[in-house]
Amino acid sequence: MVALQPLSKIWMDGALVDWPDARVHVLTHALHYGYAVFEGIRCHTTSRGPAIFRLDEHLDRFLNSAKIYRMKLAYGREELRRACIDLVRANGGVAAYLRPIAFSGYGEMGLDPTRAPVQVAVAMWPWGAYLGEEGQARGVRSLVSSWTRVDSRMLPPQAKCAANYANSALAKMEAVAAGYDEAILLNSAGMVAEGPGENIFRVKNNVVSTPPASSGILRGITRDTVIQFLADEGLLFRRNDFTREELFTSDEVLYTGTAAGITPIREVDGRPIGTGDYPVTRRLQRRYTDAIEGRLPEREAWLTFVR
Ligand code: PPE
Repeated sequence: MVALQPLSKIWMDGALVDWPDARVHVLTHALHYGYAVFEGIRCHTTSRGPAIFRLDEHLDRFLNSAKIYRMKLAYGREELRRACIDLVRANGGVAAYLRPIAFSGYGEMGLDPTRAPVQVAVAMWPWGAYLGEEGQARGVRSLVSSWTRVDSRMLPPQAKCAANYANSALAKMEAVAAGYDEAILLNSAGMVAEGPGENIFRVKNNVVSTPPASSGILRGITRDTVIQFLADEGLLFRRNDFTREELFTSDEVLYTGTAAGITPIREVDGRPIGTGDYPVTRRLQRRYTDAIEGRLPEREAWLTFVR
């Protein structure tokens, strides 16, 4: 979790405003009904100044989430892109997490959100290792949740909608209350889906696999980054479903996500994973850090330099 450290500015409905002024009314529609779509993006410091990682892919997903929810934004792709860049500059170009969000605002109540005005904001704050520095380094302990991941007949997992995170929060709280660091959610077919805020990969006999999009997951941008790295590194890769017990018998299991980065899972439901050293995960972590910090020339197209 993160205790928010305020920065100077937040972009809200078309303008940069001072951090304390980015407020909403208690009758903001989205607060009651969860009708909000959002993104999570990171900006890192590189030798050529601050750089936002895969900004265009995040904006694509943001606009797709809005489309899935019939949400009409007053700002297009270019304006949102500009907003992110201006915001990073206004906050001094520090390494931080960016959170674009679009939500049904104040003015109407009741279940048809199309009657409420849509507000758009982009905030940013410094956010360290999501699952802790130690978790990132040594691996986290995970619990397979008794909660089932939402599926596309209930709430579309490919739209990054606030409502999905009520399901995530139930799983996360269950794991923490049982003494674990993080949860793993199964889908309604009983196969492994994802973490509450991360995708999941397993490594077995040097073959890396991750559940396909059809298993009811968010199509993670870090997931896609890792899939491309696997090809670069000549590692065998498959998109396939796997079961809970296949996690137990994996050589390595790992989470991927913008907030989480690449984090090894060292234990699932009390079973230690593999031998305790995670060579594939380590290779991926090194390559990822190089990419986000601008040390991978062949992947420089992923960076939006802000200076
Ligand atoms: N699945 C879910 C459910 C999810 O929320 C995320 C991101 C991912 C997979 C990985 O997606 P990507 O970031 O594109 O690789 N979770 C975001 C929110 C975390 C939060 O607690 O807030 C994130 O990592 O930004």
